[in-house]
Amino acid sequence: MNQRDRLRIAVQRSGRLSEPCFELLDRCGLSFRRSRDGLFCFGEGEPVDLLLVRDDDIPGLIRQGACDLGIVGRNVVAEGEAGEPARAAPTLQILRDLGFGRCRLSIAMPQASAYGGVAALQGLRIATSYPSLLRTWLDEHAVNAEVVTLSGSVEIAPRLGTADAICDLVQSGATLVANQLREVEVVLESSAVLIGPSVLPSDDRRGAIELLLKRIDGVSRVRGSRLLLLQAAREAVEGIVRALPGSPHPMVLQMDGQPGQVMLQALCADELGWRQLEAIQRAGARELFVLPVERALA
Ligand code: PRT
Ligand code: ZN
Repeated sequence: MNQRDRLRIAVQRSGRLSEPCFELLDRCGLSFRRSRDGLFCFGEGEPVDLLLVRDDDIPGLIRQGACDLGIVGRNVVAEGEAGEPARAAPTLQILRDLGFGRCRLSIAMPQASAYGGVAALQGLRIATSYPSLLRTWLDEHAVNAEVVTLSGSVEIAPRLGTADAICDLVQSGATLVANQLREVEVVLESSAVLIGPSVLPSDDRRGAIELLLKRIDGVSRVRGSRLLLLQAAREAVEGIVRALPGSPHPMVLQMDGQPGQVMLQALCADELGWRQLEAIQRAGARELFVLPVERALA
């Protein structure tokens, strides 16, 4: 393993994961200066630099030791693993699920064709950019089908007559609909993950890895959550807590100089919409404030 004192993280240079990656790193308190050629980002505070690359190159860069960590779709990691010979020792590990870039790798068929279960895939030609994952799934389901490997534009293969079905990433489903296809089986659920080598470096970089993981956890814990602040009479608290979404454990504080009046604060896992706020108000709350939560440290 290369000896380095600065941590190097590989992230997607331009694509669906780039913006959320930079947003996450920013929330983790890391700021960068981009190199002229746009390939490197030099960390300005912590000893952490970024290498900006195509997502498909990220697992290989970590295996070679050129980068210490990477952010990539679980689908990319899983395709690499599915292509490894069985019983090979894993070379990478998933350190954290980052929750963004959610999608699924699904098999889709032309809308007009009947589908009554996996047996309907028997003997078909299925186009995909994920041949190893698809082959593994077909074998697990005892389906004998032909895997047609394409590097892109998979969704048009059935119309071109080069395949009978496809296996591709789906997010909203709009691409499938636009190509008169319907999703019939989910092969893999995916989201962006932080990956590293199966053995993490034990030199100076270790501290930066631990700091980053702790900060990512602090960001993830409060992702999408809101802090609700309100005032109420003490006897209304029980009804208000029942009106809160999820089951938060609110903090109730006595208000100075106002006997019987309290201030309530609760961390709610979901966004609080107007209807929920109105219900909380009907339960006796006044002066409601909903605040975004950026980070947390236990
Ligand atoms: O240039 P580079 O190789 O780095 O980028 P790329 O083109 O390979 O990847 P990119 O940026 O398209 O996707 C990066 C990662 O984002 C993927 O590996 C997934 O983990 C994740 N992701 C999340 C998606 C989608 N959602 C997604 N919808 N990747 C691709 N799509 C495509 C899909 O292939 C299909 O063409 O979007 C279309 C379907 O979207 P819907 O919304 O119409 O269903
Ligand atoms: Zn790619």
